[in-house]
Order: sequence, then structure tokens, then C-alpha cells
Amino acid sequence: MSQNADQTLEDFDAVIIGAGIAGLYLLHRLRNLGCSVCILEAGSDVGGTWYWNRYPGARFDSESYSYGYAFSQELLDEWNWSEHFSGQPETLRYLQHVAEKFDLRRDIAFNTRVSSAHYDDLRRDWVVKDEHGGARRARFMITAIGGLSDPYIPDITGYASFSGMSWHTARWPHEPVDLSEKRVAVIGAGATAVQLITEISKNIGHLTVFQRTANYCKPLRNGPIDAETQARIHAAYPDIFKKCRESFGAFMHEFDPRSAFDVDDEERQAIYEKLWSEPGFAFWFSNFNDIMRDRAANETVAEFVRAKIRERVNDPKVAALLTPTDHAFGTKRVPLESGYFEAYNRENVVLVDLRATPIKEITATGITTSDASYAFDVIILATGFDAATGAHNRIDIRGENGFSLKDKWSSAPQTLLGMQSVGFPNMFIVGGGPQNAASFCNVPRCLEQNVEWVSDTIRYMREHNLTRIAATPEAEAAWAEHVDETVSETLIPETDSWFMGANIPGKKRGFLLYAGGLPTFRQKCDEVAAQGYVGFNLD
Ligand code: NA7
Repeated sequence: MSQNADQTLEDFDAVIIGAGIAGLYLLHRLRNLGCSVCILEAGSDVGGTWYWNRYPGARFDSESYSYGYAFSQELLDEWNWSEHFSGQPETLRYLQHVAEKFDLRRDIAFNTRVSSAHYDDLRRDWVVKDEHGGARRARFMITAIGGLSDPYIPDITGYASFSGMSWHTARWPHEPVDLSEKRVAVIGAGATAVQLITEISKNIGHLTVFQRTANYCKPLRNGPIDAETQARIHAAYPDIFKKCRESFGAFMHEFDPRSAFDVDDEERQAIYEKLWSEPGFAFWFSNFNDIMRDRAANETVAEFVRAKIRERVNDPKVAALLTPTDHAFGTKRVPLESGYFEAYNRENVVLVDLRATPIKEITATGITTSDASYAFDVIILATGFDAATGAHNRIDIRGENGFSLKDKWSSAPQTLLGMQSVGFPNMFIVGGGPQNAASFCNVPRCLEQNVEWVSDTIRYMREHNLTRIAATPEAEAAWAEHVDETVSETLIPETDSWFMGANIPGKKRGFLLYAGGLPTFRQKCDEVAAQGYVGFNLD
């Protein structure tokens, strides 16, 4: 676009990309500061993760009442979650309700996928363009695009030739899908597949699951919330949010300060049984504090879970395939389930071990492995996401001197506090990028921290008449060192997972999250702000 044409662009204080949990709250906060703001959203409605991931069985793994926004007492008072772990349709309705309540839609452009965002060195602002040719200018460009929003479609020979229906779980059709007489394949066995398989296996013609790696799944223990419990939850909101604020992963669970070996075998087993009977992530995040650091401690938990799996699957051969032995418990995301293993006891559900018999190709009629051909009407890819960097890389983001974010991150996905990256002044990342606590967290609680920090920073800049904020290389390098320290003492780097960027062929392996926990992350961010944004150049 010519300079002339650029000058006629609609001008905002901030352009936000993404109308999910982070984007909606950010719009609300920035509006309250008196900023002119717009959100550009690729989907046709608000919701982000909960708009796109509408596959059967999609639901929270966080307690519903620890997941909603905490910023509005009125919103807390008027919203009643119907289940302890709410399903996707209810969560989407909640976010739609938030958009209505705070009149957010008038500043959101839907069906508007951003194609590029370029920093203008002279004007100290960003020009953000969308796929329809629309363009806007803004002092601040903020990505709120999620860390798990770029679906990974594996490069399997012949996929395009399949003549049946096929989609990734994050692109599940909006219209109802009837699988009751269909021959269905699911590729993948991660957290998404576990929820999906459990649900669709209840009413399906025939299901074949193609699994590469078995996972340590833990019962979710969901249930409806009765009126009495509802009243208790409403009264307990201050305590719930305090607990989340102070706990490592912003859940209502906190690690046991003891080592797994501070107790004898009998007591340890009893503790595991108790944690196993509790809902949600208690078994992971209220467990002994050395299970994520000490191989032997971890093995006691891993063996406990393996025994539980064996108890539930009728065929010992299938049970063996569903029992993880190649990685430590918790070094991959622990899927929470509600009858997953029993799905494999059904006559019409078959498990294929891709380690023994890899997929050779997809044909017009189905999937061929190294030892058999299977015919399908539907192939569902539950193959995960290009985490943290994938969604950013899809946008041509260029900072100072035309410097490309994709190029920078292909060698080192570095940031300062997970919220800005050197070379990209006036750009903020809320939640979805690398090295941010928000991806290893009860997500909304960490997003809330991100949104509040970024909006406070913008307020500070406006109050001090500052027009440019840019992370310094020294501070970014120090943050990388700190992020590495937080993970190097854990078992996480030993396992190939999306945490390590190791699920995408060709992606540079490296820790993409922040393992210091929300309280430390918050403290570090607050210290930076309190010291006049040390580590950033402001002018
Ligand atoms: P995940 O956890 O990345 O799981 C993806 C699954 O897909 C996993 O079982 C992979 O096996 C499998 N996969 C990936 N590529 C292939 C190929 N080429 N062939 C066969 N199988 C493959 O993604 P989810 O969507 O389940 O969960 C993502 C997050 O969403 C989750 O952590 C929650 O936070 C919510 P692998 O394990 O790599 O052997």
C-alpha cells in the first residue's frame, strides 16, 4: 500500500488480534483506559479456543469456577456453571454472554483473518492488514491468538486423495455430524483424542484409533453442580481466586511439600489413592513436590497409573498398548478422562499401534499401515498444534527494519516475560507466545495477569507521554536464562512433546513454556513495572 493510502487508514490506539478469553478482557480493559481499540478475529464469533474446538467431548480440565473471569463481581454473581468441569457449548455461551454484557462486539471485526502486521519505524505504530485487503494503523499491536491455535496436519502421503470426510479436531464442523453408522479413524491419542474418543465411541458404526504414544490419563470426575454447592461456590469465589493466585499452576491445587520418599510405601499408596479419587488435576498438581524432578519419585506415580489402566481394559494386549512406558508422568500434558479406557472394551473400537505398524499412506478409501489396509468414511486428525510459535508464524509480522518474527523465532523463540520480543517495539503478546507462564497454567488465570500487566503498561505510557516500548537484548537473554533454569531441574526436557516443540517435524527443539509457576512469574513482571519497566527502553 502506498504511503498516501496508508495515511488514510483507520487509526487506533490498539489493534488486538483474537477475540478469545484474553482478547475480550483486553478490549474491556483498554476501553476503560479511554483507548480506541479494535479486535480482528478470524472466526465468525467470539470464543477463541472454545469457538474452534467444538469436537464432541471438548470440555474444561480446570474446575469451571476457577476458569471464568474474576474481574467483575456482577458477572461472577449472575453466572452459574452447570457442571464442575464445563463442556465446550456452555463455555462458548459464557464467552458470548461476556461479549454481550460488556458490549464488546461493536469493536470486533469478525471473519477477519490477519495476514500481516508491519511496524512503521518513523511513526512508531503498526499497520495491520487482513486477508480481505482491510488495513488499520495502531500505536500498539497485541496478539491474543492462543498458544494452541495452529492445528498441526501431519504430512501423510496421499491425505489429499481421501474421498471421505476428514478434518482436524480444531476445525470440527459447525453442523451436527452423525457417526452412528460410519467407519471412523482417529489419528492421535493426546488430551483432545482422549475426550473425543470417549464421547464418539458411545454411538459410532466402527472406530479405529491410530496411536503412536500412550498417555497417563487420570479420571476427571465431573458432575453437575447442585443448588447448595452452587451457593457455596459463589460464597467461596474470593478464596478460590486467592488459591489460584498463590498456586504454581493457578489451579485450586498446590504441590505437597514432601518428597515421595518422605513416606513409606503403604502411606504413599494411600495418598495416591486419595488423590486419584479427587477431581481434576489434583493427582498431578497436589502430588509430592519431587515427582516432576526426581526420576525415582516419578516412577512411583507412573507405576500407580499404569496399574489403574490395566485394571480397566479387558484385553491385556490392548491394555499394554494403552499403558505408557516411554516417558515420565506429567512430562506430557496429562489428559483427564471420563471413561476413555472402557471405550476400548467395546466390540466396535480397535486400537492400532503405530510404533509397530506405522502409517504408510492415506488412500482414497482409507489408511494403509505397514501391515494392513483399513477402509473409512471419516478420518479425524487429533494431531495437536504447532504450539506457541505456529499461529504467530502464520502472520507476516515484521518489526524494526523489516525484521521478521518468524525468522527470529525459527532459530530462537525468545521473548521478554513472554510478552514482548526484541526488535518488535509496541507489540505485546498476551498468553500465546513462548516463555510465558500462561501456557502451563489454568489458562484464564495467567491470561488475566498478562492482560492486566499489558494494559497497565499502556496506561503508564499514556500517562508519561511515551510512544515506544522496546525490550532490550540483555533483558531478553536474561529471561531466556531464567526460563531455562526453571525447566532444567525438571524431567520435562527428557520427553518429546509440544511443551518442547518436539511434536512438529523440523521445529527447533526447546522449551516453549515457563515452568517457574504463576506466583514467580507475576512477581517478576511486577518488579519490572515497579522499577520503571527495567529491561525495556521507553521513549
Ligand atoms: P497433543 O497433545 O499434541 O496430541 C497429539 C496427538 O497426535 C499425539 O497422540 C501424537 O502422538 C499424535 N500425532 C501427531 N502427529 C502424528 C502423526 N504424524 N501420526 C500419528 N500420530 C500423530 O495435542 P492435543 O490436541 O491432544 O492436545 C493439545 C492440548 O490441547 C493439550 O495439551 C491441552 O492443553 C489441550 P505422539 O504423542 O506425538 O506420539
